[in-house]
Amino acid sequence: MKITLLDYGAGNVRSVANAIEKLGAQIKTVTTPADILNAEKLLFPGVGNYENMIRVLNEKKYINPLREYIKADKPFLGICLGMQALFEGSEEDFSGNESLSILKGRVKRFKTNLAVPHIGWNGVNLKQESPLFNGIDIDTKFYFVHSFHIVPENKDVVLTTTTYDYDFVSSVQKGNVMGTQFHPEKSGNAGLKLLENFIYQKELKSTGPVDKKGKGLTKRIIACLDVRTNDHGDLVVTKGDQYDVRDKGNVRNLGKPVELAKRYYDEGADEITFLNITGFRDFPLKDMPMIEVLEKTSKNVFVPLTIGGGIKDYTDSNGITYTALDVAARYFRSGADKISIGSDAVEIALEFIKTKQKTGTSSIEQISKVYGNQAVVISIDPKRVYVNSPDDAKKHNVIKTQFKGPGNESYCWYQCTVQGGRIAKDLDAASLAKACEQLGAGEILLNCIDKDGTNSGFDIELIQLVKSAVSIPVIASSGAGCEEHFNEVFQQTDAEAALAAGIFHRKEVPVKDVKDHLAKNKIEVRQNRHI
Ligand code: 1PR
Repeated sequence: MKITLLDYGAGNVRSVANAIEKLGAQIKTVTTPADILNAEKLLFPGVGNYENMIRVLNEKKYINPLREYIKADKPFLGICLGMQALFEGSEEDFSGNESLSILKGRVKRFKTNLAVPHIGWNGVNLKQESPLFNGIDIDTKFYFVHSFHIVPENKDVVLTTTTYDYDFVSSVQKGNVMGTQFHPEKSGNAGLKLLENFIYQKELKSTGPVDKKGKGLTKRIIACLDVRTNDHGDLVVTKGDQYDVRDKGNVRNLGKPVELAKRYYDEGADEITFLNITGFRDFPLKDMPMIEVLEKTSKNVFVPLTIGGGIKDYTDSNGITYTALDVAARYFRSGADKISIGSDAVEIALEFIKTKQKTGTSSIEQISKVYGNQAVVISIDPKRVYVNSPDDAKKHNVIKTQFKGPGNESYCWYQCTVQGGRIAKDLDAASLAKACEQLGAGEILLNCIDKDGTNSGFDIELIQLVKSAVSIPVIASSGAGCEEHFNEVFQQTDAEAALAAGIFHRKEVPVKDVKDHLAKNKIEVRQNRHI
């Protein structure tokens, strides 16, 4: 079977291609408008910004061939923006460029007090009996990452809805033309099954209406791999105690990045994060170790991958400047779904807070503009600074803490650091998070140097503080030592996800045990199913 893949140049098409190849099908990539018309089955994965996508489709003269192909009712699957493109326009598009307008209705931004983007594993309510869902249990979760959703005028095209505060349309089908808001290529075994159905089912048309209800959004469990080169020149996964990764002078070696990532995928991790922890030292595209890690990992790991470390503008010794956007683009094309910015975000936020001006040129603004807000994660490395009274740190968000400081201080603020905790800045974590959200970041990865590697539990006070400062999702990180710590963080804060490293690397607690414990405590989680 040959699948024609419409790659318009944005986002992580590699994962879709890897999934198709894993399922034994061949890929033909669209390079001319005629390739669209000649396709047998056309797959259109889109990610990022709607306006950018429609602009590129117009520039490449793909609009009319796509209309012709779809109107002929030939098999078509649009993913995320690839589905949104079927409609008449989006609130994300101010250009006036022509959309496909095959289906009536528009794309609208989520109107909710819940975190936007809607990121994570959510269920579906099936409205049509479709071969696309053959063999997929109604309790299955799929991976979503978006701030906008379609609002079709004609309810007959609705294939599934999903609940996020309210029910929105999460997939559509009309004849052989279908689209999903969720990412099957990032939805583990269930997503692979759906793609397999699209690729191999001879008859794809739905057989009529049904009403089957799925379950809701899960909390995400993320495995984090801190990666660096050790003193022998090997790229290893390491793990620090409060960011000190050396033990008796040597960099701790806890395994190989690609192998560990695969293990966590098999164990049911909902996402994998790679942090190139010495990325600030070198230009990340110089020897590209992380590119290879991503390329290899994305061949076998079908959950979202985040990559961080050294993402910033860079001028090399020949005077050639590479923007953070260039670096991010390379990462996305190698299999990353999100990039994470640490040190550069602090500098950008300090400038933004000082000038109150958006320049449009910062890494956060540039990458989110092209790839969407959901693709930009801000990794914060704060540590506690104790004070006797809020007046002692008037510029900062100070909290009263249950855990007194070394001098019996009852208050603290969380100071941002750069370069892996090496340099402290005059900025607190909540202010950084807020500024970055305003600049276009879609998620916060909230570490805590005091807690990192201690196994003593997450810093609940920090997470509550930052969560209350922003409306984008927050990933709680640092300090997990047992299953109950995950329960605690989800019961006591509104964090959308929790990340851990040491306990997973040292095999002290498998991902599955964390999820079983959460499920027992009535917290919705995704169980990894073999389909
Ligand atoms: O600043 O954009 O170059 O990005 C560098 C990235 O590398 C940042 O995201 C920063 O958090 C990370 N980083 C830098 N140095 C270290 C270090 O450990 N020496 N790792 C480091 C940070 C924090 C978490 C960790 C959790 C969970 N690691 O990712 O995995 O704390 O650990 P635990 O469960 O074992 O407690 P830039």
